[in-house]
Amino acid sequence: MERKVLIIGASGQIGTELVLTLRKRIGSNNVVASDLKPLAKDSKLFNGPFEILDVLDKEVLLAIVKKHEINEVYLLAALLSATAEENPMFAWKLNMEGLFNVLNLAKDNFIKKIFWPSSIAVFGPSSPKNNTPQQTVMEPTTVYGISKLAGERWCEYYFNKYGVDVRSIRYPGLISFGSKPGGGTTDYAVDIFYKAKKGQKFDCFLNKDTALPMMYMEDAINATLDLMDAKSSSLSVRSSYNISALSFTPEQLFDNICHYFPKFEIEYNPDFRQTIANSWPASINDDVARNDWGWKSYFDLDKLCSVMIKNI
Ligand code: NAD
Ligand code: AKB
Repeated sequence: MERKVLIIGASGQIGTELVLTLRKRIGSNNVVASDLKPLAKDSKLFNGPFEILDVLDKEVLLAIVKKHEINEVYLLAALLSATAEENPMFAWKLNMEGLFNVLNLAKDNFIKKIFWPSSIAVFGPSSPKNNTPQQTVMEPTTVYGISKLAGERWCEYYFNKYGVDVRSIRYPGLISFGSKPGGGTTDYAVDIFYKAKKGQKFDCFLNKDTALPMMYMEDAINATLDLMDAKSSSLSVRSSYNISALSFTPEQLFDNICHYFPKFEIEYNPDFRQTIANSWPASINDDVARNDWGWKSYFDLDKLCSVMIKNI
C-alpha cells in the first residue's frame, strides 16, 4: 500500500523537519502538511501539499483525510509545558481532544497508523531522577505532563481494545535550527545559540546546574521514522517509548559554546520554568527502545554545538 501521510502541526519545531525528511523519503506529494494558519512566506514547506487544519475540528480533519486518501497521521499539535501552565484548561482540551479525534479516525478505519509524541514530562518529582526507567512511578505535576501521561494511557487502550496501530516516543528537549521551539521548558537550549551568534548576553530562565535530557533534532526524526517502520510484532510498548541521547546543564552548554565565542556571557534568572524543570528527570534509560527497534543516538554535545553554530 502506498503511504499517504498527514502531518498535523507541521509548521512547528518538529513538524518542519519531519515533513522535509519524509518528503525526501516517500515523495513530496505523499506528505500533506497542515497547520492552523497558512504557511509563512519564508516557510520551507511549499515543496508539497498543505492544508489549513484545526485538529479540534473533526469534520474538516475527516474531509482532509478523505480528500488526500491519507492512511498515516503524525499528530504534533499541542501546547508545550510552559505555555500549557499559562492556560491549563485549553492545554488539556487541545492535547486530549486532538488525540481523540485522530485515534477515532483509526478506530473507524479511515486511517491505518498514527504517530503521537509524548514527553519526558510524563515523569514527576517522585520518579527516579537519574536513568529514569521505561516503567516507574509517574506522578507528573504539570498540566502538560498530566495530558501526556493520560494520552499514553489512551494510546495503549486504543491499541488493546480496537487494534489501533499507534506508536509513540517520550521525546526529551529537542534542539534544532530549522524552526524555533514553541513554548517549552527546554527552549533555553535553542535560544542560547541565537544570542551567542548575535554576540549578546544570554538571560537563562533555568539555574546553571539544572540537568535535563536533550536530543538533536536529526536523532529525534530518525527515531520517529524508525519506530514507524518497525515491525508491529517487535514493539512491546504501546504507551510510549523512553529514548535518550544527551543530558546537560545550562552551564555545560554555555561552556561548550564559549569554545566558539570566548566573550559570550550568561546570567541565570530562573522563573516559573525552573519549577517545571525540577520536576523532570535529569537522564533517561532507553534500554527497551534499543532492544525492541534498535534505537541509537548519534549526536553528542560537541557535535550538536558544532552543527547548531554552523547553521544558525
Ligand atoms: P510546536 O509548538 O513547535 O509546534 C506545534 C504546531 O502545532 C504549531 O505549528 C502550531 O501552530 C500547531 N497547532 C497548534 N494548535 C493547533 C491546532 N488546534 N490544530 C492544528 N495545529 C495546531 O511544537 P513541537 O515542538 O513541534 O512539538 C510537537 C509535539 O511534540 C507536541 O506534541 C509536543 O508536546 C511534543 N514534544 C516536543 C518536544 C520538543 O522539545 N520540541 C519534546 C517533547 C515532546
Ligand atoms: C518542553 O519543554 O515542554 C518540551 C518537552 C520536553 O516536552 N521540550
